[in-house]
Amino acid sequence: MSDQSGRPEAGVLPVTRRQAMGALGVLTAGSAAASTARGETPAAVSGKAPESPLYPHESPTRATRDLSGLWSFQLDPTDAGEQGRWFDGLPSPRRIPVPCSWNDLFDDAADYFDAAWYETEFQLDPGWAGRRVWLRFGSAVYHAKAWLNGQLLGEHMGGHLPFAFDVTSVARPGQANRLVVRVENRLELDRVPATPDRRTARFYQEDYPQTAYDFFPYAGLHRPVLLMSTPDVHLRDVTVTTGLSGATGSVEVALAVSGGWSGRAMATVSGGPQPVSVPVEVRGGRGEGRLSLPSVRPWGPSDPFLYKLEIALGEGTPFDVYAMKIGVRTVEVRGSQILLNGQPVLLKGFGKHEDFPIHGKGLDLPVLVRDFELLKWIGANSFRTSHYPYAEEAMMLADEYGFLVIAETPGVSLVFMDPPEVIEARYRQLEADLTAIVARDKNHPCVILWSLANEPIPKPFHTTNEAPAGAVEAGTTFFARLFAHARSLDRTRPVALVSVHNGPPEWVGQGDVICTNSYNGWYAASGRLDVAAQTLERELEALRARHGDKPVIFTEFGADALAGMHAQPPEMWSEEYQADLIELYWRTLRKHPYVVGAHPWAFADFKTPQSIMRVGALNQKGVFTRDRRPKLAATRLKALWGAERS
Ligand code: BDP
Repeated sequence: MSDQSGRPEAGVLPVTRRQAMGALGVLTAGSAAASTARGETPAAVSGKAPESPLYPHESPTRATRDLSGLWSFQLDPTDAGEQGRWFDGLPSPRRIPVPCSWNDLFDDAADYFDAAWYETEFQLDPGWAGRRVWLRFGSAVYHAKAWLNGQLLGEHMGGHLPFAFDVTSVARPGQANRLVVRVENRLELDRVPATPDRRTARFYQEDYPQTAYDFFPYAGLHRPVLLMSTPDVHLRDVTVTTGLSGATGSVEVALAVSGGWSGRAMATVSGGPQPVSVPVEVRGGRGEGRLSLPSVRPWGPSDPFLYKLEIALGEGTPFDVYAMKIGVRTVEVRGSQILLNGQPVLLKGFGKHEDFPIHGKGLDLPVLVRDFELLKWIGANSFRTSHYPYAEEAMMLADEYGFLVIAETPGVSLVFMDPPEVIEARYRQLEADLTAIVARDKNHPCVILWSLANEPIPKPFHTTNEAPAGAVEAGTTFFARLFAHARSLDRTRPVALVSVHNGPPEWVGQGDVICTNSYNGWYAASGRLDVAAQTLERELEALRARHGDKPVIFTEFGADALAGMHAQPPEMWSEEYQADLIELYWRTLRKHPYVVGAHPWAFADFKTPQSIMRVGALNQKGVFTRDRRPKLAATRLKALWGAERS
């Protein structure tokens, strides 16, 4: 089965369609594709790999308008919208907030993942005449197709990542501009993440909706849609690499300017005792510069100091200015340690989710701030963006709070028992996602480790099937390609993948850091903390034997606890059992100096598909409830983490 709608052979068709498209995860050309005045075809509508969509910070030369608000919305269960020209206006809409998931809002959309249409109108700011105008989506889950004034702008495949269209030639000044977007989140075999294949595998547990992963597949326009204007020639991208040498910091900037522009730029870092500037010669749209910061204030959890980096293009009065916050820090793996600014770090924190009632996975700034306050309260210094890239606002805020972030791709629960063409389609989607993640998040000091996948396994959980011969080898090749790609994109950070109970060692062993999820005392040795303790010790020995002296992070361990359920002696599902299990793991792991981090699963309870495993369609392994009230484990962890020196 490839989706919830019962459309015939739906799992097979997209592979063919996407093979025809040539590349996955890229924006495809629409009728609005237009060349700039300088003959450059904007990447957003050209079918090229997406440009790094620089976060649209405003500046004297750049303006942004947030189109968040109440839009029109209509479900399209028979997929009649395109034929019926809904891009000219929705025939029978209701209202929906953007950003938000649609599932918790409307009863008839709770388990709906097929096409749905959004519509809004905007006016162009008269001051934007003669400037380049962009429409930027923070994310759409999973596939989006957009029209402006009836003209197709393009498509984007893959959730949780931004994409932008150059709409300069389509947006009309002095009149209403109609933006229409079709979004669908069909649960299909060849997507990332995928649904399990019910045609070939025998499952002993039904979930509804059927996903391969343990969180609810919320759908919709999850992050803000912004209109923004830039100068015609503008800064397209900046890559920042920082270094430390004694008390001096270094900031290297690599610039990419549109239109193959050549000329002089100026890079300025301020926030220290004196602003420091360096001219950058840009040739054919590329230029590099290096700044030295005496008496540098390195970024880290105890002092998350951020400088301001400003790039100005042109001499005299600059024609484009872009500014962002940066932190000066180094990260490296040395022996069994992860070093931040040359010092070993110990990661205390959680795997999280973007999840909250009603909003679903829609950006929720109050929840974001509350979560980070609670992370501080409990003594955490770290989190993982399990199991997909989080909103850019979360990454910027993590820089400010000083959290050490493991940034993860949407590659959750990949399996290797499907046909090679399906695995290849997933690979191409994941590689495109990874490219976009690194482009988006490369300049965040908070990101200290890329996680390429969570719990890839040869065959899905809950099957009675054997893994096919060659499944492990297929995964080994898959991850060798993905690791090589990650390292070609970013040489400054370690890369890992998150295995379960040490997964196939050929896969996880390709990482610079060994990340493992471990459920002794819950899925294994249920109810037996004494047995769990022994198994954990054996697991640690096996990790050490297999992976030499690489640092190890326990990225998940934990137990479900129903808030308010108590038991003496502790039993599964009680708050006491959860607290004891987490304490047992923490104390055991701390005896092994090569374990450099432990993230109990999970920060807060979160919504899942309905199943016999999930009371109330919630995963209740949260140390906080879904509405962020602490369980017993929270105060236990606060005491344990408070007793640590870093
Ligand atoms: C792990 C997964 C995570 C699940 C967790 C659980 O990585 O997404 O939510 O198990 O079952 O295997 O609670």
